[in-house]
Amino acid sequence: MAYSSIELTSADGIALLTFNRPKALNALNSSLLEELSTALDSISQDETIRVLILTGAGEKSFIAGADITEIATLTPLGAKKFAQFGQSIISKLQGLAIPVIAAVNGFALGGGCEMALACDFIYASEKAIFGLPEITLGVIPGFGGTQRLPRLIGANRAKEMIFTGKHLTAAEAKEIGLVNKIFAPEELLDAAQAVAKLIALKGKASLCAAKQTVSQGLNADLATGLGMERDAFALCLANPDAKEGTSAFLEKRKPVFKGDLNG
Ligand code: CO8
Repeated sequence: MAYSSIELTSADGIALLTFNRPKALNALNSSLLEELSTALDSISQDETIRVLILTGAGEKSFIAGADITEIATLTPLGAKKFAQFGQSIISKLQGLAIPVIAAVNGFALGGGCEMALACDFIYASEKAIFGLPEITLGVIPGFGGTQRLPRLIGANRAKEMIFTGKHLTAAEAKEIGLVNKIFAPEELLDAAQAVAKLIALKGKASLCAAKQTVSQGLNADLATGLGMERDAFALCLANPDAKEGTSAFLEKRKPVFKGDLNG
């Protein structure tokens, strides 16, 4: 499918999705969100894809937020519908079975920060800027920021960001646990590709089981989470990748994982 506000490519089990409205700093309008939704469906149906990387086109921005020209025209009911629409697509992103890495190359503000929060981890350029500036516009985050940010960095730090709307540098974002690693701008995508390559060499079934167990366990009490882990561990043993991984270790060779989610 031909997209106009995003680009989607894939090679060697790694998909790269680029937000591509550089003139508006890749702001999220309805048509971009529609395209993202379609792209996420095609990624989840493609058995060959094991990792997804998200980044922004141009040198300045990952995503500078939801499109303010659209927000400015919304009625309260329209705002609720738009928030629901954005939330559903960002939840679809978070719910992808495969690991997702945000390669944040510049502004990740408002809906852009919320998009990155739905990824499994964030690599950032030294030039990246994070923030939830909605309060400055007289509104609040509406694409999941009030919920995902405190779960990731704690309520006190999240509230400081949300109440002040302040921009954080990449270093500040790393200090509070929002960002895993920081790279020079020209090295960011290579670094994301390198870690994606490392992940893509692993078995798809165990990758997806690991992601699902960590993500769902965070919303459960410890005993329930441990139960989820036992079940997922047992299910891994039903996949040929477990045989391959353990045999490869005992035979002192590198494993070659060929199993898919069906075994
Ligand atoms: N929406 C629409 N256009 C934008 C956006 C945006 N979020 N951000 C930047 N642009 C446009 C600018 O209007 C400008 O367009 P033009 O050239 O036609 O004037 C172009 O991108 C370049 O931007 P600037 O000239 O402003 O570039 P600067 O380098 O001077 O500044 C900033 C960059 C700091 C990123 C600045 O553009 C900015 O502050 N942008 C807005 C950031 C923001 O407030 N984001 C949050 C938006 S609200 C949100 O995300 C809510 C999500 C939940 C919605 C729930 C539904 C109701």
